[in-house]
Amino acid sequence: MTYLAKPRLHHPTLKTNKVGYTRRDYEGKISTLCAGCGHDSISAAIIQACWELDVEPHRVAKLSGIGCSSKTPDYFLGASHGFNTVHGRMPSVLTGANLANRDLLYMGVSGDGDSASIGLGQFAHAMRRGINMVYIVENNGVYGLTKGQFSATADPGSKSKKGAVNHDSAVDLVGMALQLGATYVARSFSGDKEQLVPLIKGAIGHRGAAFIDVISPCVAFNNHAGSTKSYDYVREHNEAVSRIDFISPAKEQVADPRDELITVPQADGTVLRLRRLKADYEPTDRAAALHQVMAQQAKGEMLTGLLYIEGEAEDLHTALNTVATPLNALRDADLCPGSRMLDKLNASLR
Ligand SMILES: Cc1ncc(C[n+]2csc(CCOP(=O)(O)OP(=O)(O)O)c2C)c(N)n1
Ligand code: SF4
Ligand SMILES: [Mg+2]
Repeated sequence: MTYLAKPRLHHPTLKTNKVGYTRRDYEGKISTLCAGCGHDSISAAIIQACWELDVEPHRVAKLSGIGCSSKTPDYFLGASHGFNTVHGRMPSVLTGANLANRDLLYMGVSGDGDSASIGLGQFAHAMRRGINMVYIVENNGVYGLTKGQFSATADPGSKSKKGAVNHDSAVDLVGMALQLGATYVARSFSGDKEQLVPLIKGAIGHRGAAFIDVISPCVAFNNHAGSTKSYDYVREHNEAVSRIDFISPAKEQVADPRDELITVPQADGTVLRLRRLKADYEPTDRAAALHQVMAQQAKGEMLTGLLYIEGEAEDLHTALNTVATPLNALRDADLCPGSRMLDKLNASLR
């Protein structure tokens, strides 16, 4: 029934948020993905996070590449700006858009094929440059759209639907993001909305490169025994290190006698409060996070939750000292330095 247009009308008593929108205003078109695909749950989590945070849809730019995952921006935030790039090229288009207009909230949605295979170089440079964005990879270990070939995130030893064994090492995007300097790194599961929604909210509030790897089972090609990205496998082999409790508007210090709470001040003045679930996990220590993620992976298990956060991080605009005004709002007088300044500049270069 995916050819049916979504009805515009909704119940008149639907709750509105602080900016006057109902949850329905954050939806997109009816999904054409397979019923049960993990990607649809991630779209629902993005809708919930944006509605609860009172994000104005027209202040969001959603960008993606090619794949079932990259189709999903059509299914959420229908009133936002959208750009569907060439396969694997979303990060560079997002970087350019962000440099031209820093006032929008940039949301990059990609797949494991899009970001870890053809787009691996683009992914790496977006992370190391610290672009202010929410970068979500909907990771199912296969190229779903082209009928289930192993992607670069497939674990060695995992089996395809037809029984072929993958012998290649897996690209771990969380490990790469940590090593390359991303300042907010998380892993989650499409089947755990309670964990995923706060992680997306935290990423939206973070100023810098925020990366979330969401294991998102492909029910058509990678949900069988022998897969390490199936619903059953992920449910049985994941351990959450933390839960985001809430994001408060003020930089308050909260002491917790049991040392279960970690408060991380953010650049925008809010405080992110994390509840520690794994006693020895320290989410503000990059090297320790990388070590624990890898150690857990070696046991065939995965850590989920907010794995690393650098509170008052800097983004590319700070590093480049760019003008705060979006380029399309600059006037001639701002853009033309005048002949005297030009002469001075030329003289300094001789
Ligand atoms: C330049 C280019 N090469 C190859 C393809 C074919 N292609 C389309 S989607 C895709 C892989 C998508 O996999 P992933 O990003 O994991 O998305 P999923 O469908 O699994 O969500 C490939 C190889 C393409 N569209 N463009
Ligand atoms: S082929 Fe896989 S990834 Fe694509 S829509 Fe179907 S279940 Fe989702
Ligand atoms: Mg995929």
